[in-house]
Amino acid sequence: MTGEQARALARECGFELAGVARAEPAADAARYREWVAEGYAGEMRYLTDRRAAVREDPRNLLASARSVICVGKLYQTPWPLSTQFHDEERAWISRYAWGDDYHDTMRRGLEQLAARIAAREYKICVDTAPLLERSYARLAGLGWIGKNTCLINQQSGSLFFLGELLVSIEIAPDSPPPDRCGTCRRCIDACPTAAIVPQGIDSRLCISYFTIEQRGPVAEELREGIGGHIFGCDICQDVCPWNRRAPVTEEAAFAPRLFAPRLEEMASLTQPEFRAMFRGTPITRARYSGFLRNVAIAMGNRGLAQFRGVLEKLAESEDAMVAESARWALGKLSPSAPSDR
Ligand code: B12
Ligand code: SF4
Ligand code: SF4
Repeated sequence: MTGEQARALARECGFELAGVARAEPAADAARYREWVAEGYAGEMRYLTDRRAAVREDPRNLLASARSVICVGKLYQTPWPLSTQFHDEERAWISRYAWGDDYHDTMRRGLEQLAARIAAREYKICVDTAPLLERSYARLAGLGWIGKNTCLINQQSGSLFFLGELLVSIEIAPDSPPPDRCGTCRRCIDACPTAAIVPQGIDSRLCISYFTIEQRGPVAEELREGIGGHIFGCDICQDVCPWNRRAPVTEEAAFAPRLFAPRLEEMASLTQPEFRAMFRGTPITRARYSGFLRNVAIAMGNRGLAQFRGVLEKLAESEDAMVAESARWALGKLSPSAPSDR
């Protein structure tokens, strides 16, 4: 099979971007080790435990692997960027989480691709497998790794998901494109928490990490930078010039279910309502407790006196983390007008 044939089949399976890399250790593995050693993974144990070593070689995932077919699927939608949105009563949910969970959609497309290639031995990876997805996607020619660490494609920007099909077939590899960040540093300057460091992202400072991955309370001194984000963060991609003309996805599953919800409505969700509202979206990863913590912090940052009532209820929550975050937020509200009391 040629690389061109593999790319054409991937496009038929719904992937706008595709390319091939050799199933061999990537030089970036050394970077990964340094990043972990610096503590930049925070509490994400799945990055630092025995699975860290698995990342050294794709053949640890499929012993017979010869090629890594890397694919990208766009999720850009014709809605405002986070940097263009300023409604204080509403929360920002990261663009990638507006529609159905991408893991399922990507996996289905990769199953189709495996069937079309008639691969006898294969392994599908989407996000959760211990594989350096961006490094292999770069080697497969899908883009370069920007200073914000996202994989950026010259035509498509960075608003796309990555997935891989490891196959035991030998396919001629593609070559990586040049780095086109140049002297730009907009992402570094725009990051509200200074999470972009020379080695990549210091997750311990990243809003995306706080609001999605971190299970415990967010340190007080870091809460202000979170602004109105309640799940993920798009800032370092929204300021990137390569996303100015990013093409919009044609994938119905990624059409927004819920855009910038009202904070008061989110703070009032019961656990069953939370489950029902976000079933099948990435947002369930934050869990109910983490989600309410995020909502409380966003309300404190917005500081609107009208949030007092719902925050007082959250402050009585049996969940100590939610209650503490709500108490903190109450202390940040502007004084209520007499009519609000
Ligand atoms: C852990 C994780 C996170 C963590 C840590 C992020 C990070 N940058 O490391 C947190 C929770 C913060 C996060 C946030 C997000 N994530 Co995330 N995340 C992952 C995950 C599971 C592992 C990444 C990892 O190994 N990080 C450790 C670092 C060291 O590895 P790395 O980022 O891959 O970096 C390598 C290269 O950058 C390379 N390198 C080579 N050349 C260069 C040059 C420069 C200048 C630099 C800095 C690095 C570099 O060295 C590194 C070591 O190999 C991957 C899926 C996967 N299995 O790879 C998704 C993944 C990277 N995430 C993704 C997405 C969409 C996001 C968010 C946009 C979600 C959101 N809106 O909130 C943000 C973006 C934040 C950002 N600027 O990175 C996509 C990225 C798609 C793309 N086009 O790049 C992935 C690939 C998931 C997927 N399958 O689509 N994520
Ligand atoms: S996702 Fe947000 S907090 Fe994290 S590095 Fe990018 S701009 Fe900074
Ligand atoms: S904003 Fe500039 S420096 Fe950052 S990733 Fe985009 S092009 Fe590169």
